[in-house]
Amino acid sequence: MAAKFTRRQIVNGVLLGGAAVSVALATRRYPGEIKSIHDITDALNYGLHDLMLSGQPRVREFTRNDLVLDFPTSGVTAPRDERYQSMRENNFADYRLLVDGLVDNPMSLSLDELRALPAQSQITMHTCDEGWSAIGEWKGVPLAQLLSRAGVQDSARYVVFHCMDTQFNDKPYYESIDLFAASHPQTLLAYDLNGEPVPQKNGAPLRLRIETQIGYKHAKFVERVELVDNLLTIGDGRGGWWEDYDNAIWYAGL
Ligand SMILES: Nc1nc2c(c(=O)[nH]1)N[C@H]1C(S)=C(S)[C@@H](COP(=O)(O)O)O[C@H]1N2
Ligand SMILES: [Mo]
Repeated sequence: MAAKFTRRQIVNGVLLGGAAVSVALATRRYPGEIKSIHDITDALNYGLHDLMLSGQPRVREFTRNDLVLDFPTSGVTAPRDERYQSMRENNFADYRLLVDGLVDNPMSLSLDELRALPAQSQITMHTCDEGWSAIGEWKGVPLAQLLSRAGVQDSARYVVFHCMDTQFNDKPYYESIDLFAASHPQTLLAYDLNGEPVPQKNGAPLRLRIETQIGYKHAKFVERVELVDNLLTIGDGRGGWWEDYDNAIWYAGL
C-alpha cells in the first residue's frame, strides 16, 4: 500500500530537507572544524551573510561632525616586542609590509611605497564586542588593490594578517578573512586615522579596516598579509588569536 502523506508532512519534509542541505553546504564551505552546534550556527551565519552581501553593499559612512577625536582602544595598545619598539623609535623607516603566500608576485612595501599607492578614505563606525563603538576617519590602501598587484593564485581562499604584537599568552595576534570579505570596497589597510598617522594605540603603522565585521577582526600592527588555501596550519588553526584563545567565532559579520 502506498504511503499517504498529509500536506503538512510534505511541507515539513521539504523544510527539513532544505535545512539539512543548507547545513551541509554551509559547513562544507566553512574553514574551521565543525565540532559543536556553535560551529554549525557560525557556518550558517557565514553562508547567509555571503548571500545577503553578494552585491558587496557598502556600510554606512558618517561625516566629520560625527568623529570621535580620541579613538578608544581595545587589546594591545603598546606592543612589548623589542623589534616593534625599535622600529617605532625609528619612525617605522625600517617597516615593510610583506604580501606573500599564494601570490604570483610577493611584495615587500615600505610605508612611503604604501602611501604612494592610490588611497581611499572613509568615515565608519567600529564596533567592539565588549560593548562600545566609535566613529573614525580611516585612510589607506584598499586591500583588493594590493591583492590584485600581488596576483592572487587560484588556490588561495583566505587572507591572513600577521601582527607585530605578542599577546599575554605569548602568542602573536593574527586574524583572517576570506577573499570575498577581502575584496569588499571598504576593506582597507589603513595608515591614517582622523588625518594623522595611526597612533600606536590604534595599530601603528598599519591596521586592517574590515568594515563588514566586528572589532577583533580589525588586525592592528600588521606586518604580513599571507594568502593561504586553509587556516588549519596557522596559529592553533581556528583563524585568529581570539578564535584560538577564547573560541571566538571566526566569521564575525555585523
Ligand atoms: N594586533 C592586534 N590587533 C587587534 C587587537 C589586538 O590586541 N592586537 N585587538 C582587537 C580588538 S578586540 C579590537 S575591538 C580592535 C580595537 O582597535 P582600537 O584599539 O584601534 O580601538 O582591534 C583589534 N585588533
Ligand atoms: Mo574588540
